[in-house]
Amino acid sequence: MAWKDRSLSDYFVKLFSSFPGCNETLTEVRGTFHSPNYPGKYPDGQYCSWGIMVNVTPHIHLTFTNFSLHHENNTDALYVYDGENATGEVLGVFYGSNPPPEGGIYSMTNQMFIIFKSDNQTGSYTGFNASYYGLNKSGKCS
Ligand SMILES: [Ca+2]
Repeated sequence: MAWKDRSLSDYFVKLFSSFPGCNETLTEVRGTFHSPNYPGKYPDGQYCSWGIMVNVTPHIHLTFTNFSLHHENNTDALYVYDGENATGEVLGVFYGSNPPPEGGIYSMTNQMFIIFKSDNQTGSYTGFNASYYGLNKSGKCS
């Protein structure tokens, strides 16, 4: 491994600092995940990702039972993509003053990728708690 690559991977190891439940792949037909330390306050400087891959249904429905982040854009945010990684279509970028829709978010594929980032500006927010389930058709529970 070239020096440059190694320093880059060290950087990512540091960046993807692992809290329990941070950076997971979820393959069950339904499941839950949450921000680090939830329902306590999430720490500064987090970078978490969750990949959801449901093999038995063509779509996914994602809902939030709690959502409390920094209010301003470009601070702490949740990114939701349709597909297996961050190259997929952006389904939403959510933060305190722009929370996810109450009805939840639907994917067009059987995969979703979610990133949670918190910056180094200290806040006092509990973050989010999310649930998903596989859908046979948009609007129908599996
Ligand atoms: Ca913050």
